[in-house]
Amino acid sequence: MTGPELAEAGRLLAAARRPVVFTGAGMSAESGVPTFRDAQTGLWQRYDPQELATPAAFRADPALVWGWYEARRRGVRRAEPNPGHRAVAAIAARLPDTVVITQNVDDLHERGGVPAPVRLHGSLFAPRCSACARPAPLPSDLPPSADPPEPHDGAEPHGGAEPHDGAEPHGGAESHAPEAHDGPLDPPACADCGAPVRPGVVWFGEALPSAALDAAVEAASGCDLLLTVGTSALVHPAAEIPLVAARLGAPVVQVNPVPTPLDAICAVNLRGPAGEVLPALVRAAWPGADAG
Ligand code: BJW
Ligand code: ZN
Repeated sequence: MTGPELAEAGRLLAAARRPVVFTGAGMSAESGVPTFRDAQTGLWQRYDPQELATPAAFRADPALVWGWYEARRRGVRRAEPNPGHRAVAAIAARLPDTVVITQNVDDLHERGGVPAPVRLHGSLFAPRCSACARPAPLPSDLPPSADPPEPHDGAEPHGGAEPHDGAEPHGGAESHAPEAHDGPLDPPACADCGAPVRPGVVWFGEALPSAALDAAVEAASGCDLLLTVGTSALVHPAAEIPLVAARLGAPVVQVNPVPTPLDAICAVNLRGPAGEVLPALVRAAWPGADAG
């Protein structure tokens, strides 16, 4: 990130009245929540998230998939919003027509001061029945077990999943990755029909919630700036949201330590971690502002 780029992005933000902030997993990396494509830790390092986040994986081994999501939910519970989340809240406070659209399934935007982000991929905190869709209560948080996990059927990864060799997370936060003693865990049964409860997230091959997707497309279509933060922009249809804004003439500003497929459509690329770049961006737009 250079001075002129930050100044230009700050000028665009200061001129905006209806910005969209579009976030991905990198937004929460400095809170210690691993990004989707980071290497996993502990038991889970043998699995590729892209192989676990599917309806087929849940059907084949509900305990494996439910255990992974429970471990991640406990990790998020221990995490705190970082200065990037608070900077997004500062933008929304200053510009009340801001729309925050997130692909994340954590609750760090809410806890960071954005009460109702548009959630494209659901939430770790909204489990539902896998058969009748009845919302299910969250299991109470179990204390971490002192024992290592039982080997689970030889625990072969599904679908030929390979040990995942992702990039290092940027930001160097204390990790709230699932712990080594997390493991497979039977999901609760639905109180209505007895079918296994599933995480309330959107898996590969599933439709995004239509109200959220419609709200996201509408906001991107009417925005006068789109700020994309911490996403690899590899997963569709979410990845098309910045393209909608760009196609209709809104400038796109990207915050990411590394290049992404969005680089080419961006008016400004700010290379760096969200927890540092976003507060700097708020201060560049409104000198003296409380950047969170
Ligand atoms: C930092 C940082 C720091 C690090 N600061 N930055 C068109 C083309 C090709 C394929 C498709 C297509 N349309 C649909 C598809 C198929 C598929 C898909 O996109 N596949 C691709 C992988 C090829 N899409 C789907 O299946 C979707 N459904 C669908 O299309 O349904 C059709 C249908 C219609 C009607 C009826 C029925 C069906 C569903 C997609 C669901 C995605 N779900 C997941 C899992 C959610 C639950 C969970 O978390 O387990 O959502 S996948 C995963 O990816 C998760 C994320 O939200 C999503 C995006 O990832 P994200 O956020 O970008 O994270 P990373 O890890 O990829 O990147 C992190 C970034 O942060 C990196 O760039 C780092 O550099 C950066 N970073 N530290 C700032 N400190
Ligand atoms: Zn049910």
